[in-house]
Amino acid sequence: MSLNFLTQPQIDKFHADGYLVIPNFLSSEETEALLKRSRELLDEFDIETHPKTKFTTSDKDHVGDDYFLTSGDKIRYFLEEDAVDSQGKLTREKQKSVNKIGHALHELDPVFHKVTLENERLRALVKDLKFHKDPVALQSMVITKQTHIGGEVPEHNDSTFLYTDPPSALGFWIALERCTATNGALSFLPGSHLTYPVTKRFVRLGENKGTGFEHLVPASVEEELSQRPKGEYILETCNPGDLVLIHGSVLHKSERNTSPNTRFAYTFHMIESPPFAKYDEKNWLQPTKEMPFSRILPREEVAVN
Ligand SMILES: O=C(O)CCC(=O)C(=O)O
Repeated sequence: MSLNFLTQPQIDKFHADGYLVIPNFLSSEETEALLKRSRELLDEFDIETHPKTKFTTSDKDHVGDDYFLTSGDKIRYFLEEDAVDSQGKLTREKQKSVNKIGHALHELDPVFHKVTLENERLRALVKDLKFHKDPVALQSMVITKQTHIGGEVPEHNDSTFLYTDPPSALGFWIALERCTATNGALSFLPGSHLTYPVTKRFVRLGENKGTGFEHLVPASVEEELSQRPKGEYILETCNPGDLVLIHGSVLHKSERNTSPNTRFAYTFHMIESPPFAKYDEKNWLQPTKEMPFSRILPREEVAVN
């Protein structure tokens, strides 16, 4: 079948490296609209009613509070760790304290809905890549990486957090501002999706018990993997409007923003849907009757083989 958006070398590179940078995926008007809307959301955010929750993906921090766990069908605000003092007071303006906004921007906000669920170029890309047969979008976020305090995102792969059987997460990460070595551009371990298995998954622990990690391989395997020489991370600086496609198993991370420039990015994830993959009830994010995960392709375009 002929390709409509990607080239075969791009598809091959994605499969070899586990990620692919697509320059100028969004026009400057589309990118500006997302950035403007992100800033408006930060202005609209009511800090007075906020539980001052903090978000981190590191193993030791507990993120299982209700505000996080019930954010799958809402637009909520998660604060930078260093933006809140020991008394729970903000150390800077609210607009400069938010780490990310999530997780249903693509469903609830018309500006984000347009680029995610009403985007012909995105559908053409999805059909060319054939990563999924019947993809659905399940979450979206604006990650702000605030000046000077924008927290590091430690090495991880996305299937740990968005688990399906078999694993099928695919990240779409769009730079809304220039991403550099000092403001926390993403870096990747190319090919790690082929050599590092998904070793654990992030799960709900049950009623009022928050979240934790469930191990998928014996401790001896995790130990062996942690001792293995890792290879070299590649820093991917990029420009506003560039898209980075991220395979759910590829290892990636971003450093703390030590610069005076923010690094806003819009990201959303797709997974495969039944009967091609099973979504697990232990995942932190659960669809609701009112807001099921949205299909990307119309039914008649779902690949059957
Ligand atoms: O934007 C970042 O700094 C991290 C994003 C990331 O790791 C992800 O979307 O999986």
